[in-house]
Order: sequence, then C-alpha cells, then structure tokens
Amino acid sequence: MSDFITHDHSDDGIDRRGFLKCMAWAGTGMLWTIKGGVPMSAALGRNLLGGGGDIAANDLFFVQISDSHIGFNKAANQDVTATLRESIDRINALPKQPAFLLHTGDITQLSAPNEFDTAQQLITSARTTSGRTFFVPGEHDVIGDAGAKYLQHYGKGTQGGGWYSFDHQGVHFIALVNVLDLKPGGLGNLGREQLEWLERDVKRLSSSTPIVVFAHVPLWAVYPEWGWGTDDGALALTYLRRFGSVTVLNGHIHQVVQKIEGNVRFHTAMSTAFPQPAPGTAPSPGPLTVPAEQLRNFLGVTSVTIVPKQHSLALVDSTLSGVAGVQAAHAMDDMKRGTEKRAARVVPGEIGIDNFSFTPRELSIAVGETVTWRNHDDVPHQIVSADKKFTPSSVLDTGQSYQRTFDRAGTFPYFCSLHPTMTGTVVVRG
Ligand SMILES: [Cu+2]
Repeated sequence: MSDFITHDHSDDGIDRRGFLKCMAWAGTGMLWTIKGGVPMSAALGRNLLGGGGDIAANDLFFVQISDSHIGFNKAANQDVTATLRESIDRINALPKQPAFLLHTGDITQLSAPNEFDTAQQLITSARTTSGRTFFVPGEHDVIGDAGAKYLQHYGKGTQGGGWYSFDHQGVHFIALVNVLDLKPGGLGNLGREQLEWLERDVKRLSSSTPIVVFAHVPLWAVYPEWGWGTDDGALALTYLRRFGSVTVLNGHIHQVVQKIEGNVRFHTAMSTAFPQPAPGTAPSPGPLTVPAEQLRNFLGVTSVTIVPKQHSLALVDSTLSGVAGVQAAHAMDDMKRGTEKRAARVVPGEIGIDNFSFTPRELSIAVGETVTWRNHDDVPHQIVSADKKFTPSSVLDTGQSYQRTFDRAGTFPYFCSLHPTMTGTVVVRG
C-alpha cells in the first residue's frame, strides 16, 4: 500500500495506521488543488457538503455517488434505501446545485427489476441543474444477463457493454465498463473492443482538455489480492498519458483511497450502503458491520469541482454523519477486532463458500456423484464453469446452494462470476 498517496500530513509512513488516519481525514473533507501538475492539499475546517464552500459561478461542480446496492438487507445495513435517500437529501441541501450526478455502479444488489426501479425513483429525486445522472454498471448490476437489464435502463446512446463519453463545460467525461466478461482469477476487465473505442474517442481532443474517467472497479491496482484492480487498466491509461489533467473516479471498494501518478489522479468514493474493510485488514473483502451509531461515518458522497481554465480541481468526500475522522478511525479499529476469520464449515461431498473462498478448494468425486455448493457468506456468489463445461448456478444468496451431478470423468475448474479471484476445481475420477 506504500504507493497510495493520500495527503502529506502523515509522517508515520503509510502503514495501516497512517492509512486509516488518511481515510479519516478524507471523511471530514479534504480540498485538493492541482496547479501546474503539483497537487496541493489542505484540510477543510468544515464539511463542504454540509456547510457550503467557495464554488465560483463558472466552475464545473458535480457529485459522485456509488455502491448503493439497493436490495442488500444484511447486518451491515438493513435499510440501504434509507441511506441512499439520505445521501440524496444531502445533495439536495447543497448551497450550490451540482450540474449532474455520476453513479459509479452497484446501483443494485442482484440486478432485480424492482431494485433498478427503486434506485431510479430515488436518484431522479436528486436536484441538479441538468436533471441528469450518468451511470456505469458494477458487477452486481450485470448479474445473470450480461447487463441486459442495466442497459434497458441506462444503455441509451452508449456503445458495446454500455460505455460512452460526453463533454461538459470543456471537460471530457469517459464512462468505462469494467465488470463484464470477468475471467477466472482475474480482476476487472475492459476488453479490446472498449480499449479501441477509447483510443478513438480521445484522439480528436487537444492535450489540454481536462479528462474525467469513471468506472466501477478501480482502474489501478488498489489490492489485486481482493480483485481490487483492472487487468487492462494500465493499457487504458496509456491513451490518456498525453493529457495534462486526468481524474479517475471509481467505486467498488466502499472507502476513500487516492493516488496521484504523474498527471493522473485516482480517487475512489464511499458507498451509500455499507463500508468494507481497508485492504488487507480483514480475511476477505465484503460488507463490514460497524456499530449502528457509527454507520453514517462510513457512508457518503464525493463532490467534485473543476476550474477548467486553471486545471484546478477539488474533490471533497463527505460522510453522511459529517463526523470528523478520528472517530471513524477508532471505529475501524474496533470493528477490525470483530472480523476474525470464520471457520469454514466442512461437510463431506459439499463445497462450502466461506470468507470469499471455496472449501475444499479441490474436491475429488467418482463419476455419477453429486456436488453441492453452499454459500455461508453474507454476500452473493455465482458458480461458473471456467471452460463452460456445465451451466452456471443462479446467484446464490446466503444459505442457498447449487447441486450438480457429474456424469463424466475429468477436471472441472470453476470460479465465482462476481469475485473472479475465487476459484476451485472438481476432479471426477473415472
Ligand atoms: Cu463470489
């Protein structure tokens, strides 16, 4: 994690403690300015979203929301609809109306039609000067149908799997889709068709055009061990290298992490639904249950102000509670103690899904025997044959199982379509 630049207040290196402290700072509001390629930061004395701020009339101001997971109802947050509504209330109470919203995916939990409808109803209640929200899908929005339902809602005017670009006040916005066609063991993926489109899309632009890229999974390697990165993200960034100001906004990891590399600034947003552990601080990623009174310290939105002519840009992360970060950091320490690795439940002939892994990783059976996969995690998983030798399971929610009888000898690798770093093998003896 040593290459995560958050800001320069920390003299303790970026160990886990420092990292948490930085996250905490981000929660209270952090103003960044980029002038002549040199990022400068200053902590805000107040929460910009709650207390107003200095946004000039000609600045481009918009708000990023992410990971609303409508339909999620486990311990980490039993009312994600309420916290999305609160987030939108906060946006509607801003001293200046944003031009539009960006939603960086995982709008829904299971791609269910009613989840899309609920999300849409709430999000259209956000007041913006353009009346628009621009979306990209998360892996939860494309479950089971390669994004067909997502595209019904949000696909108008997009290319391929839903990618597109638009211009606003001299800034070029690029919406990328990196949650389709995930490969076993892999990370987020853009694919060749989209990369070629991207190369063409930016060709006509002058290098002084400010660029904002947004996608669900981080485009850079935040923590590949948990699948927090994009396989071909680096390739996408080569097309953007010549631009003086590039901002990359992502979601997926449900916490604020920033990095600056040359002229590219990376930033992930909080979720409006539930937090996730900091990279490497828990056995696995996934919804993190914090004390109820702390939850709103971990949920929030990101406001972005761009002064195009000056290449000056401010990102401010605001929690729903508006609470200062020290408390958030302490809560993180507290709940970390509560995330001991759960023992995997081993049942003969069964493959248990615990802590984002399959147990046993390799199961050996005789021809004609039946295998049962059972999900003990509080997030959904889906079993998919790596070489398409058997039909995928439906999405397995907590406690649900999938059975399959193997009539032929052979080796059958499989993975989870939602978390492709989860892999396993069934060996069928002849
Ligand atoms: Cu999974």
